[in-house]
Amino acid sequence: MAGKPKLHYFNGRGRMESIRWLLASAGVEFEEKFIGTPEDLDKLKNDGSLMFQQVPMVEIDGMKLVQTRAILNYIATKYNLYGKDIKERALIDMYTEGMADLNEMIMVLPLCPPDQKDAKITLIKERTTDRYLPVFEKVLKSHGQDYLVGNKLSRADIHLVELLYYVEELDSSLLANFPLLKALKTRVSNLPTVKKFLQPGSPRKPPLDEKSLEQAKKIFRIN
Ligand SMILES: N[C@@H](CCC(=O)N[C@@H](CS)C(=O)NCC(=O)O)C(=O)O
Repeated sequence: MAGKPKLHYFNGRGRMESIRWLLASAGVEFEEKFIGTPEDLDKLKNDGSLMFQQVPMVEIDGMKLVQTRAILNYIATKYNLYGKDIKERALIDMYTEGMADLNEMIMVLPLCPPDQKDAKITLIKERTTDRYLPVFEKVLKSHGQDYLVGNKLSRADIHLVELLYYVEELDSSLLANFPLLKALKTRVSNLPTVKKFLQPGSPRKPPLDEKSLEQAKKIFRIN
């Protein structure tokens, strides 16, 4: 039997968190090897483990996978969270890419210069309520089903619920006008695998605090 997937990243959300969410939701246990210093990262770079000298990197099924989207695609395919045919997959891809765009805006917010931060938060809130969430609310309303695609849980639901938690962290009123999204969040959060991941002590990572931000900047040599 293959061992547990091994995740290589720093001990924070960043680009690995969606991978953690997807594996956990699929009921897959994983190990984490945290990169704690720039030297830890250099070691992985120098031993040839990182195709583009970047993490996330996931050891799974005898491979060392890099590139977040490629990793997510592999996991979603392997655990049957990627639709039943190419049309469903196209829908899932479109939804997922939209979610990734908003997720990226939120993820890089801590790196924003202080004098630009308020404007950036205003923009993220606008995009959340005017561009992204209405799309997914409309999808759920249009077919009246429990999940976004094919009346079955897919990666799109998992990525969306992860995103809804971040949106709520930013401003809990942002979901007020999206009753179907709130219901989806509750439904997915109550799935046994997700419920477990949401409990304290799981591999889910908290929002980035000042100390972790400084550590991440040091590891990834961000000025
Ligand atoms: N397109 C890549 C980007 C990966 C990336 O930017 N990784 C950063 C950490 S979040 C990194 O490894 N930086 C170190 C470097 O580029 O030397 C992905 O999605 O995986």
